[in-house]
Amino acid sequence: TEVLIQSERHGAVRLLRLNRPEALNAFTAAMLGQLRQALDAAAEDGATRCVLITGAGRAFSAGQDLADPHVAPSREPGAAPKDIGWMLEHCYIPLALRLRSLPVPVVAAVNGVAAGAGANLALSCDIVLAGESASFIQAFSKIGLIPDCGGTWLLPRLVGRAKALELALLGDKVKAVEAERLGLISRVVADAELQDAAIALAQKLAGMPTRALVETRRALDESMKLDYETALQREAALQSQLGFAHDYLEGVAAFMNKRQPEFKDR
Ligand code: T3D
Repeated sequence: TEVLIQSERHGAVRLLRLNRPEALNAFTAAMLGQLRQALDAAAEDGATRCVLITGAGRAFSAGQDLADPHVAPSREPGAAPKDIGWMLEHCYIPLALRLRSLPVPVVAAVNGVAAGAGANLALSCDIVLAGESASFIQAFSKIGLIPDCGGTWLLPRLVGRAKALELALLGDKVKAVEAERLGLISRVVADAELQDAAIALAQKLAGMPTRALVETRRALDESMKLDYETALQREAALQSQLGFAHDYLEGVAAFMNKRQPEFKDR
């Protein structure tokens, strides 16, 4: 079978490369399936402490492959219209849920254009770096669709309602520098430095207390649906659990003894 997702190990970092460069890494059902399998494998592999996602070639991903038979409108007169919701139910939703619940942090290194589901997949990652020449496009409105792959949830939380609606309604290209200014992504770096900067960031995260990082992601996501007092109580309950874990004892001991900590909880 064709390798649509390349997987490389860089120490404790698992680098996953979207690999259909001839189609700007547009997603097919097979490719989304391989990406989900690669995330499952990273989750199960105790030696992986951070996942890094990037694209092969000049794009991150052009989003759903619009020529894929699951979504391409039929040209045959009288042919029954397709239910494009199939791709969401069977491919994008399981993938997005897997990504947001991964037991290790996830970094995106956006190396070129990220459009449609490609943009929202990148924005679903925990930390998003982009090369200077990268761009983000909520392309959906241009073809009569709404933002999917988490777009309706992510955009207002990342940039507020006014900008979220502007991005989603117009579907225009946002350059990396503007995306950083809006708070859509974390940081822009020079194109030539993107890969090294992303691996260094992922390795830094991989050396940190993984369980605490993942609980932080979960607590932030959950806080969106909690009132202030409930969020305070949720923090206390999580903190109480983490306080019994190895990494807290190790972190404090290392600090007190002025040495590097060795974290291992996952
Ligand atoms: O329920 C469901 O499953 C629906 C799910 C929807 C999720 C979505 O992601 S919807 C949004 C889908 N994506 C788009 O609408 C983006 C379409 N692409 C573009 O707007 C542009 O291609 C880009 C802005 C991404 C890049 O522009 P540019 O000028 O750098 O490259 P290009 O020349 O437009 O594209 C290069 C080739 O890739 C070209 O093919 P060719 O002419 O060389 O044979 C182009 O057709 C192809 N390509 C680009 N994007 C897609 C694609 N082929 C299939 N699907 C694509 N999404």
